[in-house]
Amino acid sequence: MTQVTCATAHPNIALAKYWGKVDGPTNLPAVPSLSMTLDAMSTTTSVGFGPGLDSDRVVINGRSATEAEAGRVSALLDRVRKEAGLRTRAWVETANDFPTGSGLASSASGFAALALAATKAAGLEWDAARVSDLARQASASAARSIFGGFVTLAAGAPDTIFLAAEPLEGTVEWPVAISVVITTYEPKAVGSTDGMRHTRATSPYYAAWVEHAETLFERARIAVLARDLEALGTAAEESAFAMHACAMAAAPPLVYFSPVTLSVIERVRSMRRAGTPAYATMDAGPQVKVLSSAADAARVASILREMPGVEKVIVARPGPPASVKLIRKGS
Ligand code: 2P0
Repeated sequence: MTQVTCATAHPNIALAKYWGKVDGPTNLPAVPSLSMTLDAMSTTTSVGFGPGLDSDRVVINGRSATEAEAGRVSALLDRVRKEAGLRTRAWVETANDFPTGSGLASSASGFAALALAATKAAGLEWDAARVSDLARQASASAARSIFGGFVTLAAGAPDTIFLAAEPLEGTVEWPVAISVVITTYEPKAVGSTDGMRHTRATSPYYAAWVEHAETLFERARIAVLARDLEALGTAAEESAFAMHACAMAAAPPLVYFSPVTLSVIERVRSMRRAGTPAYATMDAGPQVKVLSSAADAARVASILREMPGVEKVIVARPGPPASVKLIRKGS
């Protein structure tokens, strides 16, 4: 075994959503996105390249990876092996401290932690932008989890060969919070990659979404820089609903909302009418994420926790970048 490297990355929630890809050699988003990295949740991944393995061995949350999961991990490791001139297979062990695969951004923190751990384990001295570009090729949202605070990822073009996320400077200190409202622990029915492909191929609203996403992104970016919670929350809700409207118009329709999703959204709106600035956003699953000030978050979370059908609420603040936790030199 060469060295084993352990890295940690945090999931992120997009406030200006990415949904849809452009044609190109790698995984390129069709729209720009803006996210907040979450401090309260994390993925920890260890990687070691070493002789004696005939294939990559991947363990996720204590069980062997499925063929599809292992294939995505090996595709990233193949890129690392090519850059580092390595031929050896790797041992990979990864664990989330939150539910996997139900619209909780596990691929974002998962591939961010994997990209960082694998490049370090292979002896590559890459800067964060290069690691972000590698993570993006596995899962576009993972590019954003390399950085902390509020993070942007530009849209790609068919001839783009390098695309990394970028942090918005100084935003880790903004006292806002996202309450992650878990409404089910079931895995989602249609994964993001397939959902995006289907939406692009069949939704009559896809072109309008791609065009409008640019404006929503710019509004969200300016709002973060101005520390304007109301402007950010308003843009974030519009982005989430525009993305879901586009997906719902696909044929057959792609509906990620459950009845509990809708009742949580309505409760957030009623809190807002009563004077608490809180805003809802939803990804490719039935969970709801609620943006508020840090001062209001505990109260918002306790109200939502009492709702029928809500399993759990996790309150997160802007979190740190992905980091290497441990390097153990092998023999
Ligand atoms: C986002 N989502 O911006 C959007 C909003 C879900 C809804 O990025 O195909 O796992 O691996 O690049 O990044 C989830 O999709 O998709 C996602 P791939 P990814 O956070």
